[in-house]
Amino acid sequence: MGTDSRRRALICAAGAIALSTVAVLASAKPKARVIKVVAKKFEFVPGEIHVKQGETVTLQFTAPEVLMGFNLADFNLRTDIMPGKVASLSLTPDKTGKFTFLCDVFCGSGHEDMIGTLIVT
Ligand SMILES: [Cu+2]
Repeated sequence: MGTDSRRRALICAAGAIALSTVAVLASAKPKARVIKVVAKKFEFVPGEIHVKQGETVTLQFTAPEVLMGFNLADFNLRTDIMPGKVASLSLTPDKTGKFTFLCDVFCGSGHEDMIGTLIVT
């Protein structure tokens, strides 16, 4: 390889690195808003979650006492919430309205009352 072709190869490599950097920057998404939800006996806190249609949020669940469940059937979302762990779900609502979520893991005598509302505007 002569000096010229080596220089050309270097310039190409630098160009490729610059291009891939641009691609990485372009694909970086804005951070989703995090909404923390605590599932305790026998309620979700907050019991009302407000989001905008098309807004991507990350729901972060914790359960300080016992195993809980989160089920938002209208959006096909559910997760177990284990004590000592954070359970995360991503949600981008494609419709507006009021939707009920509930605990779907039996957690005691108040389990049936563990319901909350997702409000999408
Ligand atoms: Cu429950």
